[in-house]
Amino acid sequence: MKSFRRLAGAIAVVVLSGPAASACGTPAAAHILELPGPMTDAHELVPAPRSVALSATDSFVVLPQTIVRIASEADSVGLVARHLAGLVGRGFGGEPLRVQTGNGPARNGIELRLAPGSIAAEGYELIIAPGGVTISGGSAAGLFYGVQTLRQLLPASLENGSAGARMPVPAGRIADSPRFEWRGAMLDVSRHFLPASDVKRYIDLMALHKLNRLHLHLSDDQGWRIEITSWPDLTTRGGSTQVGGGPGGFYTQAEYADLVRYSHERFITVVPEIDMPGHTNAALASYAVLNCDDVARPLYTGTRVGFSALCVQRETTYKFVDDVVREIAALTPGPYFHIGGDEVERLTAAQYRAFIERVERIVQSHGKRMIGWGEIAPANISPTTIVQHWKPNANPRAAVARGLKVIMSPANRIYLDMKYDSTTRLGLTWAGVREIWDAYDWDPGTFLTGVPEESILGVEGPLWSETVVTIRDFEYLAFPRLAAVAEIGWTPQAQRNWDDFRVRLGAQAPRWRALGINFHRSPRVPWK
Ligand code: TNX
Repeated sequence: MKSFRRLAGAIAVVVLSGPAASACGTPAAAHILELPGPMTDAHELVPAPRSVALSATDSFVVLPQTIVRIASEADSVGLVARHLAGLVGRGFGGEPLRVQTGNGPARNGIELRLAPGSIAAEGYELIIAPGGVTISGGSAAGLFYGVQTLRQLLPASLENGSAGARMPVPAGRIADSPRFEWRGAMLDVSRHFLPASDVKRYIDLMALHKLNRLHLHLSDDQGWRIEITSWPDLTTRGGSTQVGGGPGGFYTQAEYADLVRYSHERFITVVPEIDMPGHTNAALASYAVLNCDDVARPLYTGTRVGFSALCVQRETTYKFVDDVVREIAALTPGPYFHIGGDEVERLTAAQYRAFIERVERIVQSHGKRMIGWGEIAPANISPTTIVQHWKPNANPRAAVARGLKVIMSPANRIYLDMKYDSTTRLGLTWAGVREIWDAYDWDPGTFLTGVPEESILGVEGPLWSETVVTIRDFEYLAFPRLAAVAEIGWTPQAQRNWDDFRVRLGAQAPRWRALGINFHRSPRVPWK
């Protein structure tokens, strides 16, 4: 259990108003918020912030007439202000709070201000005093994360519009910034298709936990899920089914662009994946020309892996890859393109490597940074390419020695599609059964020998969908484990431990229930 250590008495906090103070200069105007003592570092936040001091006795009260104050709409600050205003307004069951543009802190209001330079890029400082709240961010993203922390300090009833007429939030000061730049979640929308509205719900739940990368696994043997105008049969045929033979589905380019926009408004970068050269049966079923024997494959609705491969010795295949990457890259403002590259059993090692190296050049020619699953590591790829580690017995240390960066998704820890225990109805077991403590209790920085913290971009929790059909199913496997992924990605290792996490996790239950999340009630977690 976390110690309820009492912190030194009253803290006087100087909030700089106006433009960010220069590194050595004196602020033009200072507005002093007296934080009354005593304070405690105990809290119920997930992920845990770097430093917390909260008052047990004093609070700020958010009312429907509370004003959100910003200096200007520029640099996405207006976006964050409206997000906060909408969130709180909905909590009251009504209109968004009023957003006001002007200088200086708002009396009895919530001020959002940029403080680049003095605060880390994704970091923030949240000061809550009885007379007002100030969130300072190193960037708009930092402000957004400060807003999510404020949200978790507000009553859970905010989440379903039942907050009544006032929402108290404890006074205090929180200073925070993430450990890793990559805090991801992956959705396999290929094995079972997930409509865009469900993906948006998942995005919202990611945002609550300060996750910032949404990896969409858009193609596999069982389904092609994004419209490619130059190869239309990919979706009309390749998107027409799914595991078990259901109707499948796909995103039009407009729907995909809308998901990208929706994510962007929550400071989440979409990472599209088109899995190749294997996991391509849906494409091979759509176009005969992609097969070396010119025979289109039947659609596939089972769950085997490894049996499909593009015809890598044919030029048409590279025209196909170029068209697909070009169209998706044009819809994707984020810098990444994931090419899969996993579980290929139908090619020689030399064929596989040559394919990966050629595709890397295609991805780069469309201005994107390539990502691939661990299998790509032995290919002669550039140091800007990223390896996503997943296989329990693999180790990308040789690629790391060549300068490549790694995303950590070890299957035996954070594959969200593993069963929790032998009684879990959904999920697979090939990497073991994995309860929330297995998902939480490991350190990406020391997990693989020869892969030090500096070479790790961050963590990502993949949710493969062989066994999950509806968003309720996806939620059941993701929660609570996605919260563990979020804390591993955000909170410094020295501040993480299971005994403390389980209590804070248990405290999320009222909020998760208000949000209607179908979460697994893991034993050993004291759910409130
Ligand atoms: C392995 S992880 C796969 C997927 C499966 C998953 C099921 C990876 C890169 N490949 O094709 O869906 O296991 O857990």
